[in-house]
Amino acid sequence: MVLNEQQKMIRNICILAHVDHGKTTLADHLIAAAGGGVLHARQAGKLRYLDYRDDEQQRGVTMKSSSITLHFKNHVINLIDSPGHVDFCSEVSTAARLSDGALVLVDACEGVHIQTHAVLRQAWLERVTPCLVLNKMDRLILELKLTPLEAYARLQSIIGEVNNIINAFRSEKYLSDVDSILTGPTTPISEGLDSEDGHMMRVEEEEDEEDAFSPDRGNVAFTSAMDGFGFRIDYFADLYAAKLGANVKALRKALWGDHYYNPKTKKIVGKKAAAAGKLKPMFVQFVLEPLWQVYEVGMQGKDGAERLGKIIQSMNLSIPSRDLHHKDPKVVLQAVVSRWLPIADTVLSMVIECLPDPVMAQPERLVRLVPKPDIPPGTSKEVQTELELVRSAVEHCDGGYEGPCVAFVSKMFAVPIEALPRHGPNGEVITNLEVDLGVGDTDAAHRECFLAFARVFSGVLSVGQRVFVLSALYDPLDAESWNRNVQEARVEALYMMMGRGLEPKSSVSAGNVVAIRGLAQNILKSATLSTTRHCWPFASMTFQAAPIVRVAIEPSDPTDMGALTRGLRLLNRADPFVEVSVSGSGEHVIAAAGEVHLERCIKDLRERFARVELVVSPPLVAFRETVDAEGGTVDGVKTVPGQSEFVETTTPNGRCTVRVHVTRLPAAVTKVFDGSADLLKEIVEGEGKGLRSQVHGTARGGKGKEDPIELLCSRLLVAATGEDMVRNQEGGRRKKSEEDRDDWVHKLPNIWALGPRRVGPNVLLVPHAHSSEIVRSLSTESIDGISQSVIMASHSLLVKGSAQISQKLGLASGVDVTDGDAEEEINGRTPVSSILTEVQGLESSVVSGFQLATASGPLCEEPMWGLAFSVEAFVTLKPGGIASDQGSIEEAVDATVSADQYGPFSGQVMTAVKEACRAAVLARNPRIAEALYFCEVGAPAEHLGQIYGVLGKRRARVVKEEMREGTAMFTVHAYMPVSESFGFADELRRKTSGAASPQLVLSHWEPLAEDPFFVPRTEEELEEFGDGLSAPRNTARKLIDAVRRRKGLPVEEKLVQHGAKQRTRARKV
Ligand SMILES: Nc1nc2c(ncn2[C@@H]2O[C@H](COP(=O)(O)OP(=O)(O)OP(=O)(O)O)[C@@H](O)[C@H]2O)c(=O)[nH]1
Ligand SMILES: [Mg+2]
Repeated sequence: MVLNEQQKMIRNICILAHVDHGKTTLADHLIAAAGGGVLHARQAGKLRYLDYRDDEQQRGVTMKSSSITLHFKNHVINLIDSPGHVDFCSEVSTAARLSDGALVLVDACEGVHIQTHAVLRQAWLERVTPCLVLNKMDRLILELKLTPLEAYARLQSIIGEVNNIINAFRSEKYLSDVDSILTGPTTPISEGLDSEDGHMMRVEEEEDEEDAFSPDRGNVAFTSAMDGFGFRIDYFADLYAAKLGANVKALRKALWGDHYYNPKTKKIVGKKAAAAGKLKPMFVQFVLEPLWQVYEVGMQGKDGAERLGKIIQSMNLSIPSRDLHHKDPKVVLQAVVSRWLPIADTVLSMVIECLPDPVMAQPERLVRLVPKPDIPPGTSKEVQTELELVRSAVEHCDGGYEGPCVAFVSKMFAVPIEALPRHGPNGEVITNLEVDLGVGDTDAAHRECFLAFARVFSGVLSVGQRVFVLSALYDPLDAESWNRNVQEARVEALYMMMGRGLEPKSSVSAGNVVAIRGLAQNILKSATLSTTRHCWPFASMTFQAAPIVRVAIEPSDPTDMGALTRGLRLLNRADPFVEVSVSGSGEHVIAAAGEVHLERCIKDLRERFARVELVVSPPLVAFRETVDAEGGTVDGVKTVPGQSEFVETTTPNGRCTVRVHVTRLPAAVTKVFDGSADLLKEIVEGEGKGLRSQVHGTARGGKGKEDPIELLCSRLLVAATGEDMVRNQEGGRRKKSEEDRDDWVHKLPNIWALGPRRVGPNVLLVPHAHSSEIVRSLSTESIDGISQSVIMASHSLLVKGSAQISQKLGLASGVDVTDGDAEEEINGRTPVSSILTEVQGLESSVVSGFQLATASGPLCEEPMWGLAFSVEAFVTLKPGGIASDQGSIEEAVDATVSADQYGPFSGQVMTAVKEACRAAVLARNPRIAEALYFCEVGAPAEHLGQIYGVLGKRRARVVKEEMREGTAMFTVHAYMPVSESFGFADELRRKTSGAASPQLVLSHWEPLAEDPFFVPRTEEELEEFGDGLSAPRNTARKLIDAVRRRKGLPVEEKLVQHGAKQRTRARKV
């Protein structure tokens, strides 16, 4: 193993927090102190150096993650500042992937917010070690005017809350960010028990692991990035150790928690002993009170000048007289506190002491970043050794030249060509940069250059080196994969990032963050780089949300179309999250995370990538189609005694009859499918990749289940059984729900496919019927006399399918429901296995039909959601049956597979299945489902009225309103339909004169209870709504009509077709 002393002096860290909690302001101080002079101390905290885009400066919101290299006490610190706005959460993922440690900031005044949950989760998933920074301490003093004791309680409660969030991850309690917020702020460290020596002992909660963050262990800092001060307990422990003659270690422990100093006995005592003397916790007495005092004196201006002078003297500070005699007391105060407790020293020391270097971090992170797949038996020893070698090099952060070089690119970003340095690593002048830039590096007009934001995990990356670019799908054990998933590229240049500035380097060794030029043509968004082909690719990036806001874009001048398509291609590369696509009707569509993100994309497109005037459509909101959970049937539905109702269609050639039965999945099951799309995709596509041994960040420290699939299955089972218990409590329907539950536990092992696109929240179940049942069921349905239908039925074969998904999930019981009748006999004659084979061939048609139907429902061609289909496709061997034409089996076979005047038979079956599925939905009380945002608004009490007004107008449902402890601020939590959310932030800001600011996070899908085809019928209804014709359309119907109109679909006819028969249902709603 190579000695990697150099690597041990590196820290790769990111700053994570909720929006506006002060990340970029803190970064300023760190840059001023350790950035080699790029930022003057005077500007620190005001410039927001890393927000170098002009829209970032104007809005005061960071929109991208950017990196800067700092030097502090012989250490190299690569610092990545990330955005806190939820629209840019993908930038948090790209930052976390390249970091080993994180500074998690929390505004001490605002406390934990929704993005705090989200970034903690991201850090957890990526196995990044966090430190906590409680920022904006000044607000506690000057704005909230808390006493030191109140402030202490507040800080304690925030730390407790953050620890509880981490504990929830540890114990693998599955809670979405929204769920955990709604369960309420968790109480801090619980009531204590007094132990014998009078000290407090913390009551251990279920876990015996220690809290993630604890001031006495040094991984919590208290700061004000605005005023430039920051401290950890260590500083005060050292200070008082000298003064009180106490042991530093003991003091460090005593300065946080319920420890009190008894001045008479000069002893540290516990709560009980302290109660008599009315003592204050030591943190209050020795840390907060002096700080409060400095603020108090400082803010008095001239009146306090004398006392301030004394303080300055006693602390031995040298303050430039220009600052000391400044008119503004705040400037004087900042000069004092920032010299007394310099924030950069505090935070950077914490980084070096508490956050791991790459050598320590990589073995821990490797498990998550490069899952260890099962090696199939028969793999050559050489290959295995080579793979192990590479893995071990990454694990040990081996920085030698001899070893393999492996790096990961977490995003591509564009810089203007002018920003590229015109000199090489050794200061040599580059004259022909434009020529040097490869075609792939830049856009056609040579304005923007694409760089890869990367981290080297092993070896040394050098300019001129050739590397393999591996996509996430690459499988080094599969020769074919080599051609599909690997490209070769040359490293053209390497740069250290200094915010906007770039510093050329000739080589970069393991453990460093770097920008690489030369890969633009090979990488779209992220990739693994390696100098050997025997390397597993890194796991692909996980994002917290999917792009939800879509708009169609076209150039104002149609002749600019070429520029627009080129521009879109560049945008797609330059933004890790945006999705660029062409809709069915040929429009160019951009999907973004939210309004702010969308705005930035369009600005970039207009000003940088396409440089043409654009016309942007109103947002295209996505909907889902489903059925009413309570079932109920309308027209077009047939029933057979003892069986569930179904819809039936027949192929044009009459040879295949399709029966479809549809029900709603239990909501909890749908939620699991919705929330596990990534994992499901891996499972559905995963062939021989040994998923079972992969760990998806769900377990840590060897505790709990390590198998993500098992975890998913158990969540599915809980979801299938759990929900009914809730329904039970609603009363009245106990029996039905028990049946449902059995039903679902029974059905989970029978999942044939998921849709749409093979992973969606709709399931196709393996049909239940055996052929004997078919004969029975069809004969009871006979119209023209039994004999005829029996003949028909007796030559029908069921397309059976298999429980593929359940098997992959390990849910199938092993006994396939359709097993046992593979050697089907037709009408008592010899088994005709060749026909069976052909009928089996139709299985893919059934699945495809299901996929098509679920991709586009009957209401407005939006994807279906939360439905379970059972599709029975019966194939008649030949019209009229072979009973009358014995022995012509070949002919029969022919009939099942060949094309006729209606096209290939498989295509006919697919279409029939699709149509039947759509008809089944339409026949079972269809409902439209909309996406809901979870919305958090904070505002002073006097604006609550306006907030409720705006929320009400936008169909928002308020779930919680609470006053923030110790403030006059209220937090309102609500769910708001995405379709109503546009312009919400602006309107709110306008109505409350900027006092209220919302955060919107995509939460879940929810069906509207309204029947879109409602028509008044009873007397009361007629009275209320008038006759059906003039009745106002309900919201569900309006949404559907709007989508249909947008898609150019006819708008009227569905109402007329089904309206009348829906009446009885409508009244229940
Ligand atoms: N009072 C006070 N204000 C602060 C402090 N730190 C930052 N601010 C202010 O908070 C606002 C937001 O600061 P930023 O540094 O831009 O916050 P951010 O976390 O980078 O925000 P995003 O990147 O958009 O998520 C600015 O107006 C800062 O001046 C602090 O310690 N005290
Ligand atoms: Mg910022």
